[in-house]
Amino acid sequence: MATREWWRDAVIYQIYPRSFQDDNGDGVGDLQGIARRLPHVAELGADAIWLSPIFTSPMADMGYDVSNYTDIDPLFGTLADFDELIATAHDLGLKVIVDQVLSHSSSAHPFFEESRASRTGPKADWYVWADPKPDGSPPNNWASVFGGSAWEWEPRRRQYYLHNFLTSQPDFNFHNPEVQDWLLSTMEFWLERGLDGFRLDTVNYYFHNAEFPDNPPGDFPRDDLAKTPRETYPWQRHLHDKNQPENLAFLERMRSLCDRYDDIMMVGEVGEDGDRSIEVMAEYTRGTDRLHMAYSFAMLSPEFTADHFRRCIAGFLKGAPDGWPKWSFSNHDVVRHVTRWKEHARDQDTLAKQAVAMLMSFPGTIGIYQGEELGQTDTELVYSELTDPPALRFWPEVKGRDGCRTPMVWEAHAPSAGFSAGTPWLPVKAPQADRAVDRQAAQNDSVLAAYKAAIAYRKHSAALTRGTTDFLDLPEPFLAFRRADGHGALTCVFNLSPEHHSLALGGPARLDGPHHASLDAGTLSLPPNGYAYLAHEGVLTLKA
Ligand code: TEU
Repeated sequence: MATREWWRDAVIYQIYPRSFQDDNGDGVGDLQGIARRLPHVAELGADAIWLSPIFTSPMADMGYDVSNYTDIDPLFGTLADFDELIATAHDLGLKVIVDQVLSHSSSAHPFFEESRASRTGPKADWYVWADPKPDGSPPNNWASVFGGSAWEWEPRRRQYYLHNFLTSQPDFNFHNPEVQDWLLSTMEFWLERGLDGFRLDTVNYYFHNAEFPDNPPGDFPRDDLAKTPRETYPWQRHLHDKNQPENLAFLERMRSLCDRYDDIMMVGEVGEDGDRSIEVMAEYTRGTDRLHMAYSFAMLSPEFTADHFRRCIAGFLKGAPDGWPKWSFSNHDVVRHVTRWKEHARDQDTLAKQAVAMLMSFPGTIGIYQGEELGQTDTELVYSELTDPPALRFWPEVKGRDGCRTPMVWEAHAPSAGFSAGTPWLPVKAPQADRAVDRQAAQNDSVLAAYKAAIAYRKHSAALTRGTTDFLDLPEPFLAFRRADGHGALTCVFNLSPEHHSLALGGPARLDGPHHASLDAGTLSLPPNGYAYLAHEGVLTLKA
């Protein structure tokens, strides 16, 4: 089918449905609420929305535990509401991407109920089952992302089942072709409803090594973000429980399915240790028969150095010259970037504005997480307010993910800042409510205004969306690269520090687009967290 590849130039706005807009007053967001608030997303300049899971679920992991893959959870609405939402989005020029949590289901899925009941039924081999060691202990040392062993005992089968996340998220057995076929059929169900793409949860976890070898010891927590206490399992290199070679063939099957429809995009979430994540992203997006894009946790980390951002981008471009990355600084799993990077800035607004100037200058597709356009911080919560299972289990060592999941704030003075007429599932607190959309919409110098301006600038710059990328060799704290296409060049410069710095220009240039800097007699002055896009001919050199 003809392809226009809309996703390459896209800014994708992530909506966390529980927390976007509650229109039925039960304290949890819903599809009708999302549809009503979509003009905000369109005005921001986004091209697409990604909806975190909205399918039937016991919500043990807030929807990342699906018990019916082809229906909407009643908390969020109905299939008719979903169709309505797609229509509203399309009218506003927004594409719609849904999350697919295929690696595991909920333990409440009827197939798992059947699978755990006996070793012989038709679904016996649909999940990953293994015998205990002779002493009764789990088959190997594999560890769950959420703490402890990845194996849970099932007395009825007298076997263990694999769960990379919660015990209520049993892993599907991808080595079984029936499982593959069925999962593809659930994707087809949504494709037929007219959506535009998928975000594939934990795409590198689909297959496991069916021989079940122990993972070798390692020096990392499971990933930089989960921070499960070390005592709960031995740190290990996750060689055998994820990212198996068979994964690529399955991605190819998914791709052929999607390619039967018009201009569908698949973006995979790749969680791997350290720099390995960039390698795997590259591998999953190489060529034209795997994923369209992948994103990793690399830029969701606490690291805020020029070297780090350069390694992420240059590493990807080198490792997958024909692949395509997606970059974002925040999502529903990590501390919001304005909070995460706060020691690298003097004030929250400047950091938020620098962040969007950075994002909009990167090669690849850009992701924005609801609320970041307001310069939102993580909400500080006390134990009794928490809902996230790893936090409930390991508090205070693990703070969990509730802080970045509190409701979107719309009207500073309305109850719950306009999110809900009821009691919101997570509290809306003053520091967050103060940054409400209505307040910022009235101010020219707000973070929201900076987001709109930076997104609009990128949209009209082929150098930024499709141009080449060449890094300048500058010391910390300067991140600088040239983006160029046939028509012009921009050198994008960022001062990743809370101090003033300046650079000497080797030739003529002018400030164009978003900037927090001044240019005078060949010197670029960058205030704390300053940034500039410099328009020029050919190659511009900069000296610290
Ligand atoms: O996240 C995958 C993942 O590895 C995360 O667990 C991440 O390490 C962690 O959230 C950081 O605290 C995806 C979803 O984005 C996440 O919300 C789900 O909990 C998880 O898969 C299981 O489906």
